[in-house]
This record gives sequence, structure tokens and C-alpha cells, in this order.
Amino acid sequence: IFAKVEMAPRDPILGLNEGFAADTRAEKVNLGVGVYYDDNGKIPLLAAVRQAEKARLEAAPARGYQPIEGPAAYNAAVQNLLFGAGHDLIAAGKVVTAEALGGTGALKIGADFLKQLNPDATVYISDPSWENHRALFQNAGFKVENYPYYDAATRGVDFAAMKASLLGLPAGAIVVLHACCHNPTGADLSESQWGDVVEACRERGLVPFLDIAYQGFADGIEPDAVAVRLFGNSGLQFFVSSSFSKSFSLYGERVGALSIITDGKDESARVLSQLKRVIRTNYSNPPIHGGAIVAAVLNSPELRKMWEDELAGMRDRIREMRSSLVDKLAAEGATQDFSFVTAQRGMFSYTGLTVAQVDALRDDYGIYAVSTGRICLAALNTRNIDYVAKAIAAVTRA
Ligand code: PLP
Ligand code: TYF
Repeated sequence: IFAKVEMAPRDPILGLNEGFAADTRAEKVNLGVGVYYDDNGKIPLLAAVRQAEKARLEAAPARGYQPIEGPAAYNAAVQNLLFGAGHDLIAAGKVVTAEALGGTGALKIGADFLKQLNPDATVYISDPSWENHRALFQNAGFKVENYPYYDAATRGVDFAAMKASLLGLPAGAIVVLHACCHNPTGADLSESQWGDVVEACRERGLVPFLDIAYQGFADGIEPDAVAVRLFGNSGLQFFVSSSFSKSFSLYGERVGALSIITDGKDESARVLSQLKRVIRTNYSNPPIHGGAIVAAVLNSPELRKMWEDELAGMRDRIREMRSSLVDKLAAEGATQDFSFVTAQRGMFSYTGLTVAQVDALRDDYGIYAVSTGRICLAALNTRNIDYVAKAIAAVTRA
């Protein structure tokens, strides 16, 4: 039965971890995968998470099946974070939320549900985007195309091209939008540009699918929700996949959610019933632990404050690494101007490094970056940044 199975290509990002693990050089640095490390190079276990876990362990709750859509306390916490506590949409019963297996799981159940609703629709993702967007929607049976996004010349968004493209899409087209901290470019839209995107979606009858995997990593929980809030106040129906992998440092617990905004209670009930069917036939119901911890933190004023402070600490540390890298590259005599790195938002920088330069970083220095030139700033720390700056300056020297 397996004789004709071909070798599948490795994930271009997760695949880097294998090469990195096998590298025996002590000075090696993994700038590939989008994971936040602390200044000691460790994935942090947040104090708020630890406290919530301690309380749970002591309470020793039973491990029955969860509701198919996950617990109400978790889903309410997700909605409050996305739209702001007490938002009209929530009060009016217009938000259907289901816990999901990370942001990826949320995208997947959203994609499967959309396939039932509109099987012939095309999905549009940004050029470039997180590679899994394309694969995930293709595997759900959709044709996937790009809309223009990044402009290498300005190292920002070519918004005129993006907007013109959206205004040319057919009604019912599904548009995947990075709500903040664009992966991989770090280039985000301004609030007024988001307003234009909302209007383009309204005018063309598009199906917006917002993906927010880094809420809190640009400017903070509230400001990073600007796109979600603008869509939320627009009266449109849309999808949001959200993730706590990064913001709670709970990568392996697989905690995320899909939220669907409907036109009212009756539509919500029907949508939820179908979404539950999608979930039931995929994995029945979500695991308990991660969601219970996130809900406990978000629903306790004390733990929530602790979490927000820790999240701010992660955000600030990444910012420091950005400006420090720019300074050190200049001090190393880099022939290129890298000041754009401080304008990019979130975990990533699209450095403009070529494939050959990325290869040289790996071969000559044991520094691993994505072949597109994307690096994860959250993997830099006060001990490896000098080495990385020296290496980047060397491989980019004309
Ligand atoms: N969407 C984007 C844009 C991402 O960068 C990621 C990163 O992991 C995800 C979704 C998936 O998040 P998760 O790890 O929670 O599945
Ligand atoms: O872009 C990243 O690095 C993160 C982590 O298939 C990731 O989003 C990368 C690839 C993948 C799943 C997660």
C-alpha cells in the first residue's frame, strides 16, 4: 500500500529546525521558526500560566469530554479580547466562537466550513504570506491565489496595488488578511488603510477571513485589534482565527479559536450547529488543558494583569533587539542600510537577504534563517546579537 508513496517536501520553516538540531556548532543560532525566546534563549513559561496551572493541579478537576465548541468561559474570553468586553456584537449574539487546535486548527475548521458554504470560491492570500495559508486552503479543496501586498522597494505594503486587486475580485471570494504583525514581512496596514479594506470587502461582497496570531506583539492587546474592531463595527459578516501560541507562550498546547460574525442570534445558532458538525468529524472536541489555563488567566483580574505585563515584556524585548541589531549592523560597517528593521512589526523581519546570503549564514556561521530572508527577531538575545550582526554584515558586504 505504500510502494508508490513519494517523499513529501519538508515545511520550509519547521524543516529548518531539523537542520539546526543536527548542527554541532556551539555558536549556532536559529532565526527560522517564529517562536519567542527570552534573553536566555529559552521559550518562557509565563508566571501567569504557571499560577493558573498550579491552581488547576490543586483543584484536580475530572477530565470528561468538553463541549464540541469548547467551554463557554474560554470562548467568552476570546471574544472579549478580540472585540473588547461588552462590544455590541457580543451582546447581540452575533459572534460564534469555537475553541480550536491553535490558529492553524481555527483556519482549518473555518476552511472546511467555508468549503461547504461556497465550494467554488477562490481564496486570496497576501503575496507573500505564511506558507501554510496556501497549503491549508488548498487541502480544504480551494483554489488559492495571491493579492499584491509587499513592495520590496519601499519595504512596506503596496497598498494601491492591494486595494485595486481587492476591488477587482468576484463576489464571494475569500480574502485572508493578517490582522497585525504580518508574517513574514512585518509590514502592516495603517488604520485608515484597514478602513479602505473593509469598504472594499463591502463593495465587492468578499468574505474576509482575519488571521490574528500575534495580538499584543506590535503595540498592545487593544491597538493590535484595530483591524478586527474595524470589521466588527462594519456590519459585515466575517471570520477570525486567533491563536494563543505566541501571546501565552503555549505553542505545544494548541490553543486558538475560530470566531464567526453573523447577522444575529438565529443565524448564529445555525452557523454554530454546522461548525460543530465540522469539528465533530475532525477531532470531536478540543483538549482541556491549554484552554482552561488561558480562560483562568483572562478571567482573573490579577492573572490577567500579570499576563499583560509579561506580554509587554516580550514585545519590548523584541523592539530592543530590533534597534540593537540596526545599531550593531551599522557599527560592523554593513554596506546596506538596515534601519527599516525598526519599522517592521511583530516577530519577523523581511531582511532582503538573498538565498545565497541565507545559505552563507548557515554554512559559514551556523545561523539559520528562512530562505526568503525572513528572520525571527525574538530569537536574538544579548549574547548572540553581536555574532549575528557580524555575520549579517559580512554576508551582505558588497
Ligand atoms: N497564522 C499565522 C499568520 C501564523 O504566523 C501562525 C504561526 O504559527 C499561525 C497562524 C498558526 O498559529 P498556531 O501555532 O497557533 O497554529
Ligand atoms: O511562521 C512561523 O515561523 C510560525 C511557526 O508550518 C510555524 O508561524 C511555521 C510553519 C508551520 C507552522 C508553524
